[in-house]
Amino acid sequence: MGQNSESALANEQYQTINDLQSALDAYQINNNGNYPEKLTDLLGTTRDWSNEKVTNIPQDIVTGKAYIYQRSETGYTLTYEMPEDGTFLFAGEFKEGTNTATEHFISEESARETDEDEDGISAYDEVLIYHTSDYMQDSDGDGYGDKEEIDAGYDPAESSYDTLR
Ligand SMILES: [Ca+2]
Ligand SMILES: [Ca+2]
Repeated sequence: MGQNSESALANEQYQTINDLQSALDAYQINNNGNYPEKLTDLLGTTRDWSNEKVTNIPQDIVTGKAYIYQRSETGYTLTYEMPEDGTFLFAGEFKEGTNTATEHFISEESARETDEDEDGISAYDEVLIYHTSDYMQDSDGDGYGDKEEIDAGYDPAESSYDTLR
């Protein structure tokens, strides 16, 4: 397969996962914070950003098989494949091969390796552990970098009480 068709595949996979994520999001908002047990439960769900209802559950664009979806205690995981060489369009957003979408990330695998603001803390840790931004080295804007605050035992997401010396 040539690079063009692979990036077309990657692009379609991206759009499809994105759509499923917003449908999952809309579903849990309408169902007391609970995600569906299976993807087919999404049928009839109206996405927040449009008035369109979900009328069919797509299959994995790359493998042609059903997406692997699982509800978990903390949300959900949605596993899908990205084609070789198809990910260059989305540098830093996906990995080649198996990726896992969650309520926080379109690819958890990629988020673990991404450090957009180059402060030494991965996007994954910034969001799930520190509640900071991977686009700002000083997320709470108090003049001290996230990494610096974490290393010194301060909360990088809360500027009110912390003072570094
Ligand atoms: Ca970072
Ligand atoms: Ca700070």
